[in-house]
Amino acid sequence: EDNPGRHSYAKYNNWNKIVAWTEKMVHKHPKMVSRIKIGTTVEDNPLYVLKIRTMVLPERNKCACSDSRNRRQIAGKDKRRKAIFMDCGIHAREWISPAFCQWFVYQATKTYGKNKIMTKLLDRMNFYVLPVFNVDGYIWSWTQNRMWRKNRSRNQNSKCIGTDLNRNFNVSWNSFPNTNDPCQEIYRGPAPESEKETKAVSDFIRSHLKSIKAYITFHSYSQMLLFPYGYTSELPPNHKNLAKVAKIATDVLSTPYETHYTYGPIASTIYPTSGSSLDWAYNLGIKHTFAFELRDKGRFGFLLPESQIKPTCKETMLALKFIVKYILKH
Ligand code: ING
Ligand code: ZN
Repeated sequence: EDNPGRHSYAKYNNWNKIVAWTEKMVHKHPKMVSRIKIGTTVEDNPLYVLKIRTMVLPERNKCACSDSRNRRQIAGKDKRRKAIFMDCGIHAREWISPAFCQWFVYQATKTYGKNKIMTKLLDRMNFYVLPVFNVDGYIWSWTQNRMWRKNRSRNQNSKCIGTDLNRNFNVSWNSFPNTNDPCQEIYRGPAPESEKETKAVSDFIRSHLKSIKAYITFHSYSQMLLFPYGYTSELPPNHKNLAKVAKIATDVLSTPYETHYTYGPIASTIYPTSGSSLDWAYNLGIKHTFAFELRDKGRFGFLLPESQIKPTCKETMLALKFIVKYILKH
């Protein structure tokens, strides 16, 4: 193995280390963290979601829970609890994104019961965290081509490889002709949800739709906080709320290191897009959907130095906590 050393939150970790880390988190916090395999990739790698959930007080006391009535009550309570779905690493080369998802799980488990706000958030909200969405692409970016973006599926009648998973969702999928060339970085794939990764995430979210109150996806780079829509310049019904939340979240984000973020609808803030996970989740009925474009603004771009991982994660965490608090109140 040419990547020696242990998993570290201050470093970029390859896929093997991230898998070992998911096991470690479950092992260290068995009551709080569980690992769900939601599917497999084109190259047969597992897609893992970490579920973070806590037992609220009455349940905490109860739990020598061998009797099935107690267990059912807990399961029932769990079902009614709100949840947030977060994904990182939908694009292979955006390494800071999986680093943030790992940081989030670490902070959640480490500060639960110690930090007042974190404890409150976790007692009221479950989290589903997909630390690496595009596993095959991530591995490719580590081993063959650092600047790889798409997944690694073969395309019919083309030598070019890969579909952009963030153009492959079933929302306005056919609307922009510039995404129909397999050799493009933003190739949408042969059909909506044609990719195993897209299908697995879509199925998982659809089957947990009752509890999922927010969908948050992490990209880099540009320092933006985006909300729907990408496929139209029309604004979503609750855009005033989304803009208000985004404004405060980006203000909070700037407090420790004065990192400047812009915010707004995808189409007018970054560029028009069709088939994105964000628009899809929104139109499915998840009213709070955000995409972070993490550091930086282009100096290092995708090659963000490891020295910036912790500061990026810390500031992003502040914004995320604000968003979660807001959702709990509304
Ligand atoms: N940017 C995103 C992209 O897929 C984006 C921007 C985010 C579009 C969310 C739509 C929804 O192009 C990067 N850097 O990948
Ligand atoms: Zn991206």
